[in-house]
Amino acid sequence: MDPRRIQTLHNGFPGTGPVIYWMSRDQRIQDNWALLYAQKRALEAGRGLVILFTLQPEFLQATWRQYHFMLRGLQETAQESRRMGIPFVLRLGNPPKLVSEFARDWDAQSLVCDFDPLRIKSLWRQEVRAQITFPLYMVDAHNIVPCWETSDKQEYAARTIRPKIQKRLFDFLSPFPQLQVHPHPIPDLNTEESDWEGVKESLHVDPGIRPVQWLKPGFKAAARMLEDFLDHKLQNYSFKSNDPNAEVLSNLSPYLHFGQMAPQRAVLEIQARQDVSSQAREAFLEQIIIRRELADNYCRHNSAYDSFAGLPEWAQSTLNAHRSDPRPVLYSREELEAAATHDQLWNAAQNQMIFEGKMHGYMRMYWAKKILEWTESPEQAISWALYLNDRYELDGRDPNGYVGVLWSIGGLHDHGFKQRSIFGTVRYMSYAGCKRKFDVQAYISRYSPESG
Ligand code: FAD
Ligand code: FO1
Repeated sequence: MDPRRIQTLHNGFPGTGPVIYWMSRDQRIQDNWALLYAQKRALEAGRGLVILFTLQPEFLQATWRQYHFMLRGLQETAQESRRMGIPFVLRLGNPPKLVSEFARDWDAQSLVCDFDPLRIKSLWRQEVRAQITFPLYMVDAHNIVPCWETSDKQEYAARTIRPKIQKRLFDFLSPFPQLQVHPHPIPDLNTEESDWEGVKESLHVDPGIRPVQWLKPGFKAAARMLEDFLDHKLQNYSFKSNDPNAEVLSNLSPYLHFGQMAPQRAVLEIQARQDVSSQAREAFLEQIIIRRELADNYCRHNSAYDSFAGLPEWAQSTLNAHRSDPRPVLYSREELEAAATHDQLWNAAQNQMIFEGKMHGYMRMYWAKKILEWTESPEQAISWALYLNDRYELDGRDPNGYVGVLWSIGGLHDHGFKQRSIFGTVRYMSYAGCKRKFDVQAYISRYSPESG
């Protein structure tokens, strides 16, 4: 296993107990570099291995829709973990406190966590480091090229990070080693099934945002979704992915967000599909490798990743110069949430997000750009777009989402266009532009309020 994938966050003295993998972003057993590293350490020390998931009752305003998807996936992961002889422990409460207590109680040999650039996770890691005496290691199990290996600064755009990723890709795009059935049990660690139904009662989530029915959570469903994409959609991806009426997207984002599938697995499977045109494969790889890993780079290097201050200088000044341009109409957050605007296309996109928990990627750009046009300021637009995105999207609260909103509203990772009101030189998208690209009427009727 490539040592460049691991960062030592805390030295210290190994305890006499098991190695603990504090699972968070990468909620899967197979294809998980953090778990593979934890097992390597446990085998070398002849110790037990245990997975701990710390469930926070409230997480960045997530609703029951996202928690339901995550918990169903974790239930399947816990079963797979036990099948591999690795106890899976679920604890509810304050994650850094829970993991420090658990690791102390078991006198951990060491603690392994998975990399996540979101500030909440950096805070968790800092709090844990301050409370433990044994080593803490962080493994990038999400990016193919470890985020810190790709670049040590915020990259300007896809075109600047692409060569840096491509140069290192084949160093890191290796097949996954097999996880072994763990040979060292942990006596008197009670490993009875977690109370999955019980935890729902103790969550502080909005139960009104209901789980979606069309997408089954878990790593097995993720594998089937990938298979279906490779067999039936990838071939048309390069020329149909911008048509929200065409069913060619992979639908992997909720699985990738919750770590129920490794992006590296998807890429390895695609590389093996030489029957599919390289044009189709390249278009998809650009998204799932370059765009996704660019988002992690941005969130890791820009502490203002979810606000106006995170935007590039040129964008801040152009939006500032047009701050007082008159808006054609102003909507409240409630009117936007209720898809109650004058624009049927925008309303349809909002309804798709509400009904299905996943707005089509092309419509997300149009959807967010209109929020800039119909609100009082870029700051309000960013805040409301993120609020709605993270409330309804299954893949919300993700580096891709912060980048998606800031790309749309503030030209992050984009370049300037012809000057116009409100947007300045930030790229504009219009209803007419959509009409030229796809059948807007079909999309509108598919997501009219009655169809919900
Ligand atoms: P596919 O087109 O099949 O892409 C496959 C994978 O490539 C995606 O799962 C994702 O990991 C990656 N990818 C695709 N497009 C992008 C992109 N533009 N930036 C980064 N990675 C990308 N993505 C999220 O995961 N969570 C979000 O909350 C989110 N919010 C967005 C908000 C806005 C305003 C915009 C413009 C984009 C947002 N995106 C978000 C990015 C993108 O729209 C989704 O990742 C994609 O639509 C997910 O569907 P899919 O997996 O079927 O896409
Ligand atoms: N990660 C955790 O370690 N514990 C949680 O309780 C938790 C809840 C949660 C709810 C919604 C959501 O979208 C993500 C959640 N995550 C949680 C984090 C998630 O696993 C991902 O690591 C990040 O959101 C992606 O960067």
